[in-house]
Amino acid sequence: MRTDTSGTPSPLPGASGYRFAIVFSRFNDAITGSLRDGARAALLEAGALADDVEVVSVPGAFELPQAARSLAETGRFDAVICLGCVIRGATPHFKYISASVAHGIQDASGGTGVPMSFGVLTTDTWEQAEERAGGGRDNKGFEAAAAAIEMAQLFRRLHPTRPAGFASS
Ligand code: INI
Repeated sequence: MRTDTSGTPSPLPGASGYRFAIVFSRFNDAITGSLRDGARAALLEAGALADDVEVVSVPGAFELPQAARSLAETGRFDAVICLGCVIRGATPHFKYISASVAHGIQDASGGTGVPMSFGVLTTDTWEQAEERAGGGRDNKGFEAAAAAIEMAQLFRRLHPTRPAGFASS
């Protein structure tokens, strides 16, 4: 399999027959809207049907894990793509939010058995965030969607009879 430096396969793995949720936070929405668009573009390019992609938004990155878990628990999705943007700037919030989002998404995925990809930018500046949210394959939303497709395929191969949203414990 050929990949670029981010590990995104080229061409993308096939997404036909899989259902995805995209959850993005509206805080810094000029950036997160581009991540959402990049993720959606990747899924459609990979063959997912528009009807099989549900997009929801939450206020800030802190709310992403709660929404991702809830989406996974519906049992309707093969993978959940989590997108957000936390900029260090001058706020001491940064380290609390970034750490809790990363751990929260990991816990939600482990707890529900549904793969979740991490497309949350944690940057020092707005400019760095913009660089990661441009058009094309470098967009971190695009990358997160590619990872979600690959994980959805892997989980279906490993657990062919298991319904989506199965919780292991
Ligand atoms: N949310 C973000 O998504 N990015 C940020 O940079 C950010 N900062 O800097 O504060 C942020 N805060 C809001 C937070 O995610 C919650 O929405 C809020 O605390 C309400 O729970």
